[in-house]
Amino acid sequence: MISRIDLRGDALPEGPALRALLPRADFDVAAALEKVRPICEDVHHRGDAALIEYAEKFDGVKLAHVRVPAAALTEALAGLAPDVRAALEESVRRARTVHRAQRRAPHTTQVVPGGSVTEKWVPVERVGLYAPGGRSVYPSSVIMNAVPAQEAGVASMALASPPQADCGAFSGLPHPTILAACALLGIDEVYAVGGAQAVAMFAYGTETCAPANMVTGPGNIWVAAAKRYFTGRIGIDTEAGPTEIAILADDTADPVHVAADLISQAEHDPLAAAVLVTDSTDLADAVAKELEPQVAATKHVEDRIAPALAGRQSALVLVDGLDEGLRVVDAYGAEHLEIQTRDAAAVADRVKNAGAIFVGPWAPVSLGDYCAGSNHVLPTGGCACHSSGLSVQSFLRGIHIVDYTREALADVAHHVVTLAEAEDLPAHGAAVKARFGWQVPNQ
Ligand code: HSO
Ligand code: ZN
Repeated sequence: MISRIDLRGDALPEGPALRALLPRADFDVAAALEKVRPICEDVHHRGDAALIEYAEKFDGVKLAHVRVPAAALTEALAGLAPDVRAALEESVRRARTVHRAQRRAPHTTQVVPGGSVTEKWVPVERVGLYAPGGRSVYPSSVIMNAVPAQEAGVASMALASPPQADCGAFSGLPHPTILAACALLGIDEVYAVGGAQAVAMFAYGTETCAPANMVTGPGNIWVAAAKRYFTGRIGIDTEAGPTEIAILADDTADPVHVAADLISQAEHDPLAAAVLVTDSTDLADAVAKELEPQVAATKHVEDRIAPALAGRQSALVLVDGLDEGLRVVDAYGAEHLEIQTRDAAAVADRVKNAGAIFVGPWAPVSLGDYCAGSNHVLPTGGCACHSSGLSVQSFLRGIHIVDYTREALADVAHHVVTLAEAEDLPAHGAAVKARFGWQVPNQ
């Protein structure tokens, strides 16, 4: 069911050559870009009328309201099962504790006497959050997007999620658990809009929705393509591709846990990736064996788990030892990386590329998905080599405040003038000279 890649024996190749040996899903956002462009531009030109038409075309729903009425939010929260509410509240509490600690205070550096640079952190003014509503209805993702934005001090936040066709009293509105999560988090501006058109609504604004400075949140390939379309015009989090779990394990790992954790993320999507990297053939054999009964006993087998495990993006990777295993997981740069080895914390410390690292036998990825306090919006597709998961920092801008006295400027003026001349930009130098009777001071 799951393939094997044997990297034992020869020395591992470097960089891209090593990456090419490792499994990864095809997720061609570039190809989707051409398809979303006309949708985005249509929303630009026709606003709400276009949103209503796309809801009918893509979601099969005649929208009564583009913006969800306040009463529907209250009703959704009232209808939430008490145990689900308690679990969501615990998730929010833990996420808040971790994200509150990420807040940044302004910092002043006295560069020279009379010359300072202060860095102040200012939240993005308005953020649009996207919550998917098809195969994945994840109130936990609403929490993971909203909490860092709230802790960063974002003043205005709206959420968009596709309208549901067959959802009883909530038909024509986003899924009630999404609405309930919004109500729990105090998000009262919610739109029944999905897909690329939701990103366009936030980017351009419409009659009912004011434009946002930034859009975050997971979505399908159309949402990812629309985010890429607007990159440079608005801020985005990293493009969310299919979920990945990599597990670096030795012969101390429990194959029952390893198999369960691989399956847990394969459950998201037929393109989800589950990768075990180990120097123990016994463990690889035991995991392969253990996968069968566990897969047979679970729910989303045919449409997601079986194709995800059998896909070219998943594999059991055999390596000669721990050092080689570390090179492999660094080359892969997994969204989630579990370390199930001896001295797991020390091994985790040596990892350079991963969205989040889960240490030892008691920190499965599902804990991080819901209730560890960490964020589950993480870089996929190898983007962990250059990007981090969502955090308070994602919603802040650092602004430098430059404050120099006359004397401090006079002191460095000749260097400014020299560099301006070296770059053939004499007017830059003149802006300094004008302040000192057109003379370069101290020369
Ligand atoms: N593992 C997903 C997040 C998620 N899991 C939501 C369950 N619900 C990506 O990190
Ligand atoms: Zn998950």
